[in-house]
Amino acid sequence: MGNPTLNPGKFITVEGGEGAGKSTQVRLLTEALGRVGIDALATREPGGSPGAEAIRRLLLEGDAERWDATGETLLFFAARRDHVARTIQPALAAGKWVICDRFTDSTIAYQGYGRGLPLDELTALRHFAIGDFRPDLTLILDLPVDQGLARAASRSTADRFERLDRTFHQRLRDGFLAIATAEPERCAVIDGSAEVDAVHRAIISAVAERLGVGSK
Ligand code: T5A
Repeated sequence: MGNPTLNPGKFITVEGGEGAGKSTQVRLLTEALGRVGIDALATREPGGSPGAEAIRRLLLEGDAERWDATGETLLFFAARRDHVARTIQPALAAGKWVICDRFTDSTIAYQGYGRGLPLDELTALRHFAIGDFRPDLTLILDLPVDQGLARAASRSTADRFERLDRTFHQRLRDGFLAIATAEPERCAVIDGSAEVDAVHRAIISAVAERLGVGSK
């Protein structure tokens, strides 16, 4: 699979733990890009293509122990491969920007830092599934675990991952920050604990600074 930097469009991923506000911010960023004349597609993982949405249902429904860590990792990468090939790459090639709610960093954080799978094996699996395909920019929404879980709890019935214990969620937060530290050119850490509008403004600043676009 090709690298998005060779495509005319840009690929932005939004990452973070439970209740970080990713979906909200993906929507606001997509709308803001539209206002400056950029044709942007919002999508999500797991999901984003018919096959990947079918896999999403396998992953998110049922008991917390329905899959072991390796099994769920393989499902996430199967879904991701389909999503990249059928949705993301065609959109980028058509000149669109793609704004994706979660991507490979979620697998590194959840299945690696959270569930303890070896990071080097996850990196090898990433290469097997999607080659060198990477985001142009990753926005990591960071906030205290308790604040994120309270938001997630107020919104809906807990899914398999929200039912995992608090120490798991702390490892997630630490994992996302470690990813950002390891790849500062690709990743921008955004304070996700602020109000929706303030988080949006920080995201617009990061996109403008890293990718050179303004907003209206
Ligand atoms: N997963 C996923 C893995 O384990 N490995 C992987 O490789 C991948 C891709 C996906 C699950 O799968 C796991 C991670 C997840 O556990 P999901 O249903 O898609 O499950 O859940 P999430 O990705 O966590 O997305 P959500 O939509 O549930 O949460 P968001 O996007 O973080 O938050 P959002 O925007 O819906 O906001 C949550 C609530 O907070 C409010 C919103 O109004 C909403 O009620 N809110 C704020 N409140 C105050 N201040 C703000 N700034 C707020 N922003 C939002």
